[in-house]
Amino acid sequence: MQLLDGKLVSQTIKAQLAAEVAAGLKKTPHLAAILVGENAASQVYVNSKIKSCEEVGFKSTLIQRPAETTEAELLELVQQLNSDPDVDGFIVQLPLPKHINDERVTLAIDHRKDVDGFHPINFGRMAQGMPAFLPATPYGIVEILRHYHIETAGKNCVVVGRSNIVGTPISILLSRKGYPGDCTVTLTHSRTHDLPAEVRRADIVVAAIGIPEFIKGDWVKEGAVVIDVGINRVADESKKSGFKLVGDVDFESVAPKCSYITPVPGGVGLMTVTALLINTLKASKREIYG
Ligand code: BQF
Repeated sequence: MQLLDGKLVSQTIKAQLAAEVAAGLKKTPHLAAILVGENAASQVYVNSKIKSCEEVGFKSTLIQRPAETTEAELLELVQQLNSDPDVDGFIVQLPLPKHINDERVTLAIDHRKDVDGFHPINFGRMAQGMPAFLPATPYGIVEILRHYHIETAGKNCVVVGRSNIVGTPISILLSRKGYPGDCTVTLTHSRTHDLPAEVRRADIVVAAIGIPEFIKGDWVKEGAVVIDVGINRVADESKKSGFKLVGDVDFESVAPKCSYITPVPGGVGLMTVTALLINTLKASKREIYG
């Protein structure tokens, strides 16, 4: 079993991004992030995105607003960033407070600045194989597969979870023509009959359901590649924070059966942040939309 090291791949890609910035660009890439409310995990995620920008020499702007911010106020902020010529790309950190409709917010983002790749224009272009901002987590997954030269053509890939942000787009990317792609993809979810039997057929498993340690060792075929997208906080009194991070995969029982597996922490999560940086550079160079 070999670990797919998200930290190593992230460092490799960030070094390339930093070298490109250092060599001189027409414009310093600029990422902005809007954070609404006080969700502790969201604050960690946004801070790591800002810190990653600094590491590679990008400019960043963090806009923080209280949980009571109205949807109209947030839409106004989105419009400001849409029309700010210095901002190449921006994100609205999810989850948003319950009184805000994230669909309306996503639709309000200029698709040319949608570096999270959540806007339906980017989603539709991705699905048709046109240039698009790829959603950050699926993009991170394909980059980790690429770094380790993992074969994908003709492989059975079973995706567990059908969210708009991970399960659905990664199933599209892995079934697309070319590398990494050309998989035969099965997209499974809460209504799937006999999920363990589906997972046992997989050469590549992508676990993105948000249930801690859900996928067990006896569900996984010998030699499978396992991509664990889960970031779940579970209580752990031995930690200063009072919790530890675990994936959607029961690492202890699954890892011995795998050819490759991503750890949590240190796997796909780091790649999500790195993919956001790649998209921000593409936005600043107008690679997708000219
Ligand atoms: C790691 C996210 C759920 C909902 C909204 C590294 C991140 C996480 C874990 C990270 C995530 C998850 C992000 C690790 C960004 C990934 O070492 O395991 C990095 O920063 N993520 C997000 O912005 O919003 C989320 C998960």
